[in-house]
Amino acid sequence: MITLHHCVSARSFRPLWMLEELGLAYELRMQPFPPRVKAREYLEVNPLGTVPALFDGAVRMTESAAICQYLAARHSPGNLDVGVNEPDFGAYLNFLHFGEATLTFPQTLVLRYSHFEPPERRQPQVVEDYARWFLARLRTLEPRLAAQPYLCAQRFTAADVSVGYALLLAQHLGLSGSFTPAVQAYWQALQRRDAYARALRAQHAAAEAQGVPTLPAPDTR
Ligand SMILES: N[C@@H](CCC(=O)N[C@@H](CS)C(=O)NCC(=O)O)C(=O)O
Repeated sequence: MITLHHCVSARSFRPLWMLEELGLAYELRMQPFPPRVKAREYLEVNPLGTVPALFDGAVRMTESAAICQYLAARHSPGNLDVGVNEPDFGAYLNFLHFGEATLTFPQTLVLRYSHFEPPERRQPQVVEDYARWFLARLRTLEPRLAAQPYLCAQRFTAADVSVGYALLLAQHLGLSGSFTPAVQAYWQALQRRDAYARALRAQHAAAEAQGVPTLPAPDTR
């Protein structure tokens, strides 16, 4: 059985969404955010203290985009995965990693300096600059999504989960009102997926059942 360590709305939502898309059995272990402060024992699971951490037999993984790639390749070849011989293999890998490496990075600065730092350490200029930087990085998606419903291979893939999570985080940060039209339409369509809705419900049900707060406490350095 696959075990996923997750904090509500954190990057570990990517693998959770994938597990629901794939219909796999899994155990969801909720952690308060940030685990390295609020659940010190989690450092034995992942010494970095970050989520996700996914265990599948002897496999242990802690990078959200890599986990999406792993689950797609192992459990859904030719569907949520894009094969090496398909023309969009390169585009698939590019968008899968673009979601985390290029989009989520500026968002974490917005999150930190608008929500997680104590009031005296908040940095409105950093928040404004990195919010603008994040939105500018969506520019590369607009023409593509104006021409096709998904990022690559003419079907929903793990790359859409990776980028879709960045759009979800943008919504939490109050930035989704600035999405350009095709990105906005894509984001609305992603939210209509049954597996996306199931993943949202699963994290809230598990948090409640395990007594984990659904909102991160402020000042969690
Ligand atoms: N590149 C990693 C980043 C993992 C990461 O930083 N996760 C955040 C949650 S969104 C975390 O656990 N932060 C808590 C901390 O840094 O202590 C991934 O994509 O999984």
